[in-house]
Amino acid sequence: MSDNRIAVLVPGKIHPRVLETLKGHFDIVALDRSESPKVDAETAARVRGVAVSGGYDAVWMDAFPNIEVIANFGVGYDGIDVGHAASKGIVVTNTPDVLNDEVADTAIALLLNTLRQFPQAETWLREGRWVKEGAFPLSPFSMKGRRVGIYGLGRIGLEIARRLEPFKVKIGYHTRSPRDSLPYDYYSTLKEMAESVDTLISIVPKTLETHKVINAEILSALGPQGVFINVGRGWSVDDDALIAALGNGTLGAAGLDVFYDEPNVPAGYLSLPNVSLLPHVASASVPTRNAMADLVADNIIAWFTNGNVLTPVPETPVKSKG
Ligand code: NAP
Ligand code: 8YV
Repeated sequence: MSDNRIAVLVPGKIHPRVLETLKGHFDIVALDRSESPKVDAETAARVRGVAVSGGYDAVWMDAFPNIEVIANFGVGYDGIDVGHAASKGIVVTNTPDVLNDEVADTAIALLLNTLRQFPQAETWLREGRWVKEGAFPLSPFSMKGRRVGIYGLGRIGLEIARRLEPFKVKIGYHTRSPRDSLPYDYYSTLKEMAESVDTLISIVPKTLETHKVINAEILSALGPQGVFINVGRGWSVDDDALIAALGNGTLGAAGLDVFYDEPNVPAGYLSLPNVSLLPHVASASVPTRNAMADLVADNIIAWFTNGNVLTPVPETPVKSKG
């Protein structure tokens, strides 16, 4: 480790491309994330930046007194204590926009898989059941004629809406503030939207306001022909209510890419035939993860080169280093 290079902390695992790029500019302090930070005071004092995937709390911020910037791998930064970062004047960055297309594509794929049961149909073929038993059963649901409500019409939600247009479905959305000049129906509450649509796609962040809001009442409003798709955060779903609704026919089907306590998936989902499950892969292609990795590294490099960052989160001030 050289004394005149800035040190950047990488707690736990991160995309290898982040490390490769950062190594060309900084000394890397790689630490195990399992417990509290174990580092000597001299090294701790040298750390001025952090590149992290998965979370960074107040204890870890306080253990390194000279942190100026924390770059998160992911657009959702719910794992970072941004309030604490803001109180210490630390800038937090995330990876917006570079993953919009991939996540929106996944939302559409998951919706089609859920409606048309394509994963089950492929399993039918692979298990030789087409030969032995004949055609795969007709899917109970179709995309045709659906009324789709998008919960969250931000960067990704808007890309989902645009991809839905050629399917000739009716499109509406719920956010706290309506967006200008869009050809989609706005609903001022999630409940009002759930009562008006038969397909709900959730792409909201994990916040205090979005905790378990997809509950029994919302699922019942979608109805027996209703379908729920989640590519936002598992935090937004009351799993007990969803498992019950799928099991007793209150809701028709669901497609889930995200879960409350990843990588643990409630056993109730695994035994249901009318739920399509993915292991949080919406952004997980090589090109998109490379773009996210580059943005993590570029934010840290920009901060220590120009005194600015490319993609700060709204909660943390971008102080110019002058
Ligand atoms: P974004 O541009 O910030 O959009 C968030 C949207 O949610 C906005 O339209 C916002 O509108 C709405 N919203 C926030 N709080 C709300 C509330 N309480 N009630 C109703 N609407 C609310 O974020 P994004 O880039 O689209 O990403 C959204 C989230 O998707 C991320 O935070 C992450 O959790 C998740 N995500 C998942 C994956 C995956 O792999 N499955 C990948 C990327 C992202 P208002 O502010 O007007 O309410
Ligand atoms: C990633 C995500 O899977 O960007 C997000 O918010 O949920 C996904 O793109 C995750 O952040 C990286 O592990």
